[in-house]
Amino acid sequence: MTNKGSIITRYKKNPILTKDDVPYPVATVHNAGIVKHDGRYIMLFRSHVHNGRSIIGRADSDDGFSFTVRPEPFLTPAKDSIFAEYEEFGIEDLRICPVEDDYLLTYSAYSRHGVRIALARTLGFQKVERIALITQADLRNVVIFPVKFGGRYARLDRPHSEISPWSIWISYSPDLVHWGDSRVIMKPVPYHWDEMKIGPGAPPFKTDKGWLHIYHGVFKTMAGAVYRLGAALHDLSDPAKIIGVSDQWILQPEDPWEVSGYVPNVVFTCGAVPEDDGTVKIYWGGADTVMCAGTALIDDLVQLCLSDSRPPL
Ligand code: M1P
Repeated sequence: MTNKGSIITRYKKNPILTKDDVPYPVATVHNAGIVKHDGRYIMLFRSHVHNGRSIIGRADSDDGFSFTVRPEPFLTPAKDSIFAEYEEFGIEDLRICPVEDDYLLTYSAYSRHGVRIALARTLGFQKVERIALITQADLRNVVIFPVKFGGRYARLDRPHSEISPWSIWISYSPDLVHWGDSRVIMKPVPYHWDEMKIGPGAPPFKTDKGWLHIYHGVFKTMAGAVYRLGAALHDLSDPAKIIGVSDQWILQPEDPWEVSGYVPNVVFTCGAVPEDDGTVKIYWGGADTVMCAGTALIDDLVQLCLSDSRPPL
């Protein structure tokens, strides 16, 4: 595939991870959170297992492209405590949020009561400690900013609503468990590539000009929905203020494994790794089936948000 005109350069050997790389039975490998920890890349990916529900696996890499999957799943639905009731139907789309000196994990917990977000902490990726369920039902895609603002943690999230198109909201918390002061900060634009719904993607990372957030936007067609990626820049001291949102998408389904698979025409991100050389590695699930990667210049993404911006609301 060529990347003509694309701000993201796809890795030549995509997909970087498929179900065939997993040493236990799974049907898919997609929508992975990822960080660089002690010089190694750690990926926590979602897999459908053969009852149709999802679990989380772990893969490690030295270069960010060639990954080896651990022999056992990293996280499976809880068997006890309040989490068991809310994870009954599976756990999905985990984000790894570097917050202060910790890695916080946010993931969708599915059950007969709907979907809500669980928060956990990992101690060096050896153990997982579940902390709390931090939303009510019908909220997904939670990413937490790396630092506090005015003494409070901040997160982006995406409630479902039948009245207003599904939009990106911000909420604050003194302790990561209790969240409030919520307000909508970014909405889909009518007759635009993200007009059906948008949702937080990778945890935002700091640039000189603002917090860069790579999100997903969805367009409805007669042949189904198309999931693409976009970029938004948030003010460094007030993340509720969006300085710019790229009018253009930054990635759309093009490779065969993005166009066709378990859910066709999907690129969906849960993680990006900014590097010291000014590039960012962006990771996405292709067609809810495989994991892919690409690189971009951070400055290019920032400039796109600033020079070709559409209104956030
Ligand atoms: O199938 C595409 C995506 O659909 C949902 O995403 P969202 O509700 O944010 O649009 C999720 O099920 C996601 O996992 C999936 O990749």
